[in-house]
Amino acid sequence: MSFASGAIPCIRPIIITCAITGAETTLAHNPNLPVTPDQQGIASADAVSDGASIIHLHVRDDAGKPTQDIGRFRAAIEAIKSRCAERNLEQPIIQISTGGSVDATLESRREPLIALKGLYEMASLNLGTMNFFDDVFYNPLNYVMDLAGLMQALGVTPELGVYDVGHIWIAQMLMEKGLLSHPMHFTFAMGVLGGIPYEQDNLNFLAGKVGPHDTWGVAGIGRHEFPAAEQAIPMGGNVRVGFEDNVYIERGRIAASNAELVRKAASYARTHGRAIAKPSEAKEIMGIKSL
Ligand code: KMH
Ligand code: ZN
Repeated sequence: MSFASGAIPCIRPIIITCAITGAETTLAHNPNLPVTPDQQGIASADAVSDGASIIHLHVRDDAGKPTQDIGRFRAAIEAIKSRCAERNLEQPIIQISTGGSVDATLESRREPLIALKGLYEMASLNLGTMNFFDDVFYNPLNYVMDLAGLMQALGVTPELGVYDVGHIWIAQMLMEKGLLSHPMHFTFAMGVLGGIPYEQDNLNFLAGKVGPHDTWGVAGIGRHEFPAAEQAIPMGGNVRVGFEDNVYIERGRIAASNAELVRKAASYARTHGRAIAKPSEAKEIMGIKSL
């Protein structure tokens, strides 16, 4: 295995990603879910103001259903940029989802990447097929390699979605084929039924596979969001929160906004002495060029 073993605890600022909408979360889960481009713009600016430096972006159609529609992505990105600009906030790193919903085709994952080049910095790259609750999240190797190659050609930084242990070895294979380069950025999504559950040992194991030139963060699903964040923060990891993964601010209490989840993660980080990375600092840490 070419990864250096052992996560190195460090004091670098924490990068907080906010996954504001997702594909599976509905207004019935949380009526505060942002679904229109303008709602997504406001939700993102609020999240950035409270400490998020990356916005992980899915979009919805007029009926509120997940879509990979280019126009919808463009409108959401424009709304995020203008809502941040009017509040004099640093522009967040925009991370387009190529996972989409479980039935997204390869073509629908590729199209926004190409059409929106120059408007976003990152895109998710999901590393393996798996059961995803009652569905199957289809990411065969030919899709993964195709999307990795496309991102490389476009100069887009991949966010490596690890939902299960074997996915880390797919990243290694992509590296060996020249489709990825350091620094790699892993997100451990823990708690999907069909993937690795969130347990402290499991996060220790995954983090231990990440080399010193790469970064990792955790996205605990559902009730695991904050326990996973609390573990990752003193380990030097980054954190993802947001309605895509979890709609509760605490047991039994629906969050008022994505920003409320960001504030809670940021407050844990400060308690552990970690500064909150601004988007420009997150770019520097992750080796991402400004648009
Ligand atoms: N909607 C999930 C099936 C991604 O954004 O790339 C997968 C997902 C991953 O949300
Ligand atoms: Zn997503």
